[in-house]
Amino acid sequence: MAKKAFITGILGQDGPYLAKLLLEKGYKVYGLIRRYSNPNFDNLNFLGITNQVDYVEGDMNDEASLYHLIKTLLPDEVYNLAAQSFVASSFSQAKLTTEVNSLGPLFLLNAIKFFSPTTKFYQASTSEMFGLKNDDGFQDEKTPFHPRSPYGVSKVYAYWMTVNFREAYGIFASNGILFNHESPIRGKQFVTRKITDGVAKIKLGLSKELRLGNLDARRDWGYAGDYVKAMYLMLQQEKPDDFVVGTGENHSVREFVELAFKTVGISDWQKYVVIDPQFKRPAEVPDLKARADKAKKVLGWQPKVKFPELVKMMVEADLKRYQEK
Ligand code: NAP
Ligand code: F7E
Repeated sequence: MAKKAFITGILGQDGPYLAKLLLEKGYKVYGLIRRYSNPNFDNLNFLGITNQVDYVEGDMNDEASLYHLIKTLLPDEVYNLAAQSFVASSFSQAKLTTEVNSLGPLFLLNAIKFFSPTTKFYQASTSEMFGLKNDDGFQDEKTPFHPRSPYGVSKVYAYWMTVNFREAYGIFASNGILFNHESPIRGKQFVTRKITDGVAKIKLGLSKELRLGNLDARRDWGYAGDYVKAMYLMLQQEKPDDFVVGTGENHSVREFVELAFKTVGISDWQKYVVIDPQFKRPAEVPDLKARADKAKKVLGWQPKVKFPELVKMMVEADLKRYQEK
């Protein structure tokens, strides 16, 4: 019998990459879709797997819908990727962010506890939980949390609830503390895709400027396709545990911009970039860099795509999209 995986956040960035990986491994994949007048399958279409996923209806805010799904699907593995994941919006919609990101995972954990206690649970935790904590320049599993946004705070709650259900009820529940990971299907509001989309439009004469906020922020950017492998590996271990996942290298937003413009042959990028205070945050996370030694040692995980390759892949995909239009 094929293993059953239930993925929340199936229409986002990571959901499709994870679904593709699990389908290749012979899983039956169920994806949670909330009620929408027009659900957007672009990301699944991009990976060519839209018709291979079984879609089930529910919402992270609707406890009963999650109880019903866990009770009836009895999945072997649950990957909780659904979230209000945009840090900037979490400042203006803190309550909604908390409901989806904190209570949503609690509902899923309760559903597993009551109806399917052998189901393994993956929680999409984040480097945003570290926030300001950067004592020796790196963050790992032992680094204390100091979140800097309602998003970061909401994810700290879910992190500890995952640990608590593991300790209190013996549920196989693991946190992947993933650093920023990107791809050609990254949402356009996140800085990397905003840049690559903007650069493609400027190159093709469709736009004249790119408006950005803080160019000094530094992030440890990896490739989503590499990171979903770590999620899968976490649920194949003998014991549940928490793992930091990142490349160990970071770059500033400025460096990303410079390289993206260089990819299309533009060296005087300053001519096109406008600093717009509306894209600055009330509290910034200045500098994140992963020490992912535990994931490498225990999971045997390694990131494959390096920073220049990632930038090139994203710029070329956006150029192709506009050229095809
Ligand atoms: P994403 O592209 O923003 O996708 C999030 C998904 O959550 C969307 O498909 C969205 O559905 C769904 N969702 C939001 N509210 C929901 C609700 N009330 N009920 C059901 N579904 C809901 O995020 P991502 O980049 O794939 O990230 C996946 C997860 O990893 C998130 O939990 C994120 O916080 C976490 N994370 C991401 C990164 C990163 O760098 N990408 C790093 C660390 C952790 P709709 O399509 O219907 O809006
Ligand atoms: O910002 C700066 C901004 O929105 C990165 C989410 O997936 O990763 C993501 O969170 C940096 C920040 O991602 C603009 O101030 C400058 O310092 O791409 P971002 P994020 O906030 O790091 C973590 C790991 C998650 O868990 C989250 O879910 O770029 N920045 N100018 C800008 N950012 C945006 N979005 N737009 C700008 O114009």
